[in-house]
Amino acid sequence: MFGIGDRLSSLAIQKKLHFSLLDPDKQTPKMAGLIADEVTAAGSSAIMVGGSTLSSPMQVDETVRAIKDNSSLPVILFPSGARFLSKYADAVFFMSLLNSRNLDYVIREHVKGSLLIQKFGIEPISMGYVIVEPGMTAGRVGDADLIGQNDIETAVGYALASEYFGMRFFYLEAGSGANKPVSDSMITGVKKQVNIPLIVGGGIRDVKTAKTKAQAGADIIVTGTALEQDPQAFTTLCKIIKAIQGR
Ligand code: 1GP
Repeated sequence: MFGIGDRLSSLAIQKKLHFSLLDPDKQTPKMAGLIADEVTAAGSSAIMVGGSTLSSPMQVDETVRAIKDNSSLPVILFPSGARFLSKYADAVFFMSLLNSRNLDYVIREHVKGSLLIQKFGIEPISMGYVIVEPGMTAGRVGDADLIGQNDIETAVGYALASEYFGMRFFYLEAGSGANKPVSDSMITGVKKQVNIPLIVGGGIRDVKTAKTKAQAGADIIVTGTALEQDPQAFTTLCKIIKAIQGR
């Protein structure tokens, strides 16, 4: 069956994509619905829902429902653990935090979550996920053995390992709110040697940075913070998507 993962990976071959990340901890479900409407109009290709500091599974459910009520985009969970899976989502990034020292984030949460994913009938999209310096909250909570900003060889190794495991996507994460996003040279190094779509996020808040990261080789740019509580957010997002797609 041709699923959301198939559709997004074939789309990513044709053009650069943008995914919006909404953290249920950062706004009310109602506000998440309003933002979802805007990111859809701006041309984002999917809405990811997740965060490292979530405490309430109900908040995830309500946020996903509000987004679904306001957007036709696929809603993909970006979970920090099995308890934050929502049956209202379309899909879930079945992501292993490959450079975590804590096996919960590498495989144990997945053992619990897989049963729920099957029960809920949401689509799992496998993804290798690594956290690069500075890593921010995701790095701390995920107990990541952070990849150094200049350690391109290690980043390429993780990306190739993801591809060889059969994972569909590879995500280079600098951490939400990072003052320094993943470097252009790391993005280019990974892109040159790996065939699965490359997702890059963390600290990308302006048009110039987004464009540079796309030109360096990112297939999909994720922004989270840039969508929050800023009256200019919609205009900025429209410009980011135009810039990465070279329109
Ligand atoms: C975090 O990469 C994402 O998982 C988004 O980061 O909030 O800095 O855009 P920002």
